[in-house]
Amino acid sequence: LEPGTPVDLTNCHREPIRTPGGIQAHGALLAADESTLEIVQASANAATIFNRSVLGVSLNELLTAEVVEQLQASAADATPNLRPLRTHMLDAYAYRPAEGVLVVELEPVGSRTASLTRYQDEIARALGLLQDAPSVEELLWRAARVVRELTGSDRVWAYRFEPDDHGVIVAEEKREDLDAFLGLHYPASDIPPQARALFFQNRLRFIHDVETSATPLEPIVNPLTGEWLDLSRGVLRAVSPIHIQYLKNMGATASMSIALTTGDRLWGLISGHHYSGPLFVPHEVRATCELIGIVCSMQLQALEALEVSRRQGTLATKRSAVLDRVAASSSILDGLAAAGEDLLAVCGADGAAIRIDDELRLIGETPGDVTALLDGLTSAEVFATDDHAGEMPGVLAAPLAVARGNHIVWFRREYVRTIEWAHAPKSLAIKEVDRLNPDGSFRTWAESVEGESKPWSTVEVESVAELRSALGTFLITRAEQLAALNA
Ligand code: BLA
Repeated sequence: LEPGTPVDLTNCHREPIRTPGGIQAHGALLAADESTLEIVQASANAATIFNRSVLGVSLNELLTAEVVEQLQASAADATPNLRPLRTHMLDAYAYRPAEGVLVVELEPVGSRTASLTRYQDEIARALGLLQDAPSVEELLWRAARVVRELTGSDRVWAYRFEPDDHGVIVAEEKREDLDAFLGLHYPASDIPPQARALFFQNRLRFIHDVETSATPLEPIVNPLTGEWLDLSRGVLRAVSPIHIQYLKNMGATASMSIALTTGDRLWGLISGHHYSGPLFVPHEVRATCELIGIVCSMQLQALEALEVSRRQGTLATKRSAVLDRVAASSSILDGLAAAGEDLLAVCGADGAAIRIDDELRLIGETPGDVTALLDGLTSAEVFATDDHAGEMPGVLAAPLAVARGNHIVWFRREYVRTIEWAHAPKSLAIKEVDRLNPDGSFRTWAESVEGESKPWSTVEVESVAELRSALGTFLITRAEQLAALNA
């Protein structure tokens, strides 16, 4: 969409939120020609803040040459929230949204005149807490607690994105009188793709006050580029009107979100609301929160890797037990069948079927017509599905010799559950306009999910592939041993 196009529910996923043409009104923006330092564009409130007109004036005149030089030096840094320059009781941030354009954003210094030592103490304490969190869940609870203490927000929670991009609230610290969000699910469209992408460029999104309208840039088109300014690297970027309405409908008056990333994936957010008016989170606190987000992301990655390797270890032990059984048996079929629970535990299944040369053995819970199901397997690849309504209900199949109809197949029972949506999601074709109307509804909505089994994890699928190849090796070795005996 072109900048300035009105947005509604039909086009908001294409809203150009990097170029909103204005900023949040608690700060001011100056855009200068970097070669002359002449201010060519400014937020409408800048003249009031500096008590003079600013267009056509040199940045040096407003901020002193020394400050401007330092700002220019910092303009290429990656994380604007982490390094403002304090001047004239303002925090100043600089970046270059386009070649030859220097943008300076100015923001009031917070009323908390804490000493540097105090912030260092706060950071040290927060990082210490996160560093020794024993699990992902505990890590997120601690992060939510620390961010709430630092910001004074009424509610802070951790939000995890599921594979289909919808989110679920997995930890929450809040004012006691508020209703809980914990456990609620939110549709993917609440945070459209372009808003997610921004979190990789700018890890923290701070919305000071949903009631104060944005201050427009004047002129709205940058005279140097002929385009609307890209404010994505700044800290003041005006908020999408759709999102402002969303926050108002939730009763929120201010909001802040911090990215949780693992590699190139947005894992989730640490997010907070205030409900009792504007909440100014000063630079030092935002910087600390951004660091918390970075450390949390690193810890997430480490803990997830640890969880995967623990699971791999458990499954490997079960595979060994199965292989020992097979080695002690006269045939693979008997060995696998005798392994019983251990065979199921190789991938966390509820049941299994083994068919070798038309002989069939069943373990645990298996579906009705296993023979027909096995006949339907025609690929030599390992195959997994969590669909429980179709012809392959909750199946994980490791074909041994497809042409002869030899397979090991594991089954998972149907996993019926209720998802508590915070509001009726778009994907369910419920009249979803409701929630963005001024009287929008956030009534929870329970969806009963049927026809699925719990999905097979990558580690579990790899485990059966591993078992299959170990069986292959075993067969060859045994054939060689037999041949040697017969020779
Ligand atoms: C941004 N949407 C966001 C953000 C969050 C959410 C956390 C980041 C900005 C912030 O911290 O406020 C979603 N907020 C939530 C959720 C909860 C919450 C799930 O409090 C749950 C407790 N929003 C819509 C629809 C559109 C939309 C239908 O519901 C349009 C497609 C847009 N959301 C939207 C946009 C942004 C956004 C454009 C970016 C706002 C900006 O950065 O200017």
